[in-house]
Amino acid sequence: MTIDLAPLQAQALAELGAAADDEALEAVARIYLGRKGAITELMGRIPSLTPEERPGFGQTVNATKRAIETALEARREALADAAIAVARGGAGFDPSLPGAPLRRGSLHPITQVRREVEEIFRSMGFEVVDGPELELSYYNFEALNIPADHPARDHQDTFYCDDEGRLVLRTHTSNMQIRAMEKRQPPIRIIAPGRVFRNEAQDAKHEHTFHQVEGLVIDRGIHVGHLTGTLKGMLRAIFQTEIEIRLRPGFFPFVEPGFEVDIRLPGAAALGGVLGDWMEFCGCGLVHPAVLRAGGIDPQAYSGFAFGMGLDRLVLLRYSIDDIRHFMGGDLRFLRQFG
Ligand code: FA5
Repeated sequence: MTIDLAPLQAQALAELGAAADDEALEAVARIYLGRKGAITELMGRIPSLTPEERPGFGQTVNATKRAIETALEARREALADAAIAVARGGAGFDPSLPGAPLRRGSLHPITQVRREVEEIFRSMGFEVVDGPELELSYYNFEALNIPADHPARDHQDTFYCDDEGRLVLRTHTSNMQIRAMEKRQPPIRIIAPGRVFRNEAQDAKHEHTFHQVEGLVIDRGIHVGHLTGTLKGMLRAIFQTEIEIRLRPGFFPFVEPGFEVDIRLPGAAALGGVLGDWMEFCGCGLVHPAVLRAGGIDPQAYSGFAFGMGLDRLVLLRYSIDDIRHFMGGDLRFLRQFG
């Protein structure tokens, strides 16, 4: 059986060419190529043909199908081009016009200062290490001499992530102390910057999500002088001037003795006292022997210091920002000032 599909093809191409918009075009496409369309119907006849008739018939139908598909695609493109031309108000494309300006992004002020802090510590011989934000309670608490029933846990309003309280969003970067000791032998000199999380009420100095930089040094004969010298050196490098610091006794179960460090900047008064005169920015102390043992280090042979400083607080002081909540607020007017 021979078949002449030229009239069908001519008809289809004429209808496609006449379709004035996408909707009309797709309607024509359905008439010829759709599930109940003319081409599908012709294909459906093949099983009833004799084996000799089938190849010729199939080839003819296929050729017609391809011709219709090609015409359909060409018409789709033509309609799309026409739509663009209409959107441009009939104006042609002018390649000499300047393009739409792309706004350049910039690093978040916390990222900028974190990088500076990392550079300063690297220059002092520290290694910068990274660690998990979702942490085992063991590294966040138990290995740091804070057993499950210890009252010190109440200070850190924790986001627990499972019913057993085994997984927590780390409440401080001190989780990295034991992790660092497990992988290294003294002398150890690391800092571990990163995000930490606490379920606490927010104000100008407190966020639920903030950043700390943990520091850990373990060697023979380490004492508090090494600790204060390191902190003062870092502050001098960040602020480019000598910064007054004040050590108060502070209780952290993983250090002995423990301190809280306050800093006072020459410019602090300019903020109208919003952030106070002295600002607490760091907890620190000499690593507790129980923590050294948990990290596999002999407390008879080695001692160490550790600190955990609030990076956000440092950035507040560095740029005289009056409220910590600007950092996570996502207000581009704030962020663009640091571009
Ligand atoms: C700690 O988190 C201890 N892990 C620090 C430490 C490390 C002690 C090593 C001893 C040895 P603290 O909860 O005080 O301590 O927090 C440390 C610093 O993080 C604070 O001094 C403050 O600068 C900052 N910080 C604490 N809570 C917030 C908060 N909600 N928002 C912003 N910064 C905070």
